[in-house]
Amino acid sequence: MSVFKKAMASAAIAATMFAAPVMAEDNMRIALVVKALGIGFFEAAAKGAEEAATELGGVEIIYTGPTDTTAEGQIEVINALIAQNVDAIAISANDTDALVPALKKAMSRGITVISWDSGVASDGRQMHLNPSSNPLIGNMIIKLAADHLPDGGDVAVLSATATATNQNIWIDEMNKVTGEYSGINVVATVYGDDLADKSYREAQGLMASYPNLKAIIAPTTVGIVAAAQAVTDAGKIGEINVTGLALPSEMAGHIESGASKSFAIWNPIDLGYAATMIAYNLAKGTATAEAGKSIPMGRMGEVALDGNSEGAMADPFVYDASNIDAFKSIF
Ligand code: RAM
Repeated sequence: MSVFKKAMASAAIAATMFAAPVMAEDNMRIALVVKALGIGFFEAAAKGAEEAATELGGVEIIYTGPTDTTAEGQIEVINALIAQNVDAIAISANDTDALVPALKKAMSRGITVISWDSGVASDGRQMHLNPSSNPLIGNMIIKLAADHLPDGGDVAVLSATATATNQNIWIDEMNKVTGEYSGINVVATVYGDDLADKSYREAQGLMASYPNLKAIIAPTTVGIVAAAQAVTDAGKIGEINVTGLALPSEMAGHIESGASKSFAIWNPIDLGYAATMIAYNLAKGTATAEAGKSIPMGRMGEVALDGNSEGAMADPFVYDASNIDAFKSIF
């Protein structure tokens, strides 16, 4: 190596040595806290968060969450993020109220806190981003089942955890309109905790307890796959339709086999992208989370906040045999 090249190389090393810590300090660190690690829906949301970070520049995404879907696990994660002094926490909550004290502590230290997907009570966050309108989702999940049951029948719900804010709201909204679907009886609601094996066993339990069951509605991407597998393994394809909320990538095989005739979902990549954009704008001070105000979300436009500082994104989309192939490689 020439003397000149050597000098250039050591200058470059020195520049990196001095530049790196300064850059790291300048980076805005946004933590995307999910219900649990290892769930495809949240991994898709993380892709959207990374896309937002790249677009914004100078943003580091910390994708984190507990190993199972508990509030206790999320509280530990939140405390660790407070200790790291991150700039923002965007959380999908395992419990509406249990996280509030930890999140209040984060806000008192100047950390921006929002919830997305599954909300926390209003005093534990600055705003909440719903994927879509809650009444619309509640109506959609029962309609998906009823559309294939012209003569009515018994249906059961296989949810995530008993404390999940989002699933509980959707099920409440569903129960409000079920009477409009004549002959449809919701016989049970059980919880698989967004764990594949527990969800599978709960689906088996439903089939054993309700021999006339015609549909399982799982408003969770983990529960629906497990239920479709349980129905398949029980030889009940064609007898019990599995529907609810799912990722096309995870359900393509079950649509093909007929275990599921259709399901719905919004775009999880867009949701993670939007949550990150909102957290960034609030942390930067370029927007405020006040009722009645709007917050920019990059390529997703703006979200308008209602009186409870909540906003909603677009309508869910229905997937079935006619369109699943076009989406199964996207999310
Ligand atoms: C699971 C999670 C998530 C929910 C989706 C539909 O991935 O429970 O919170 O929004 O399902």
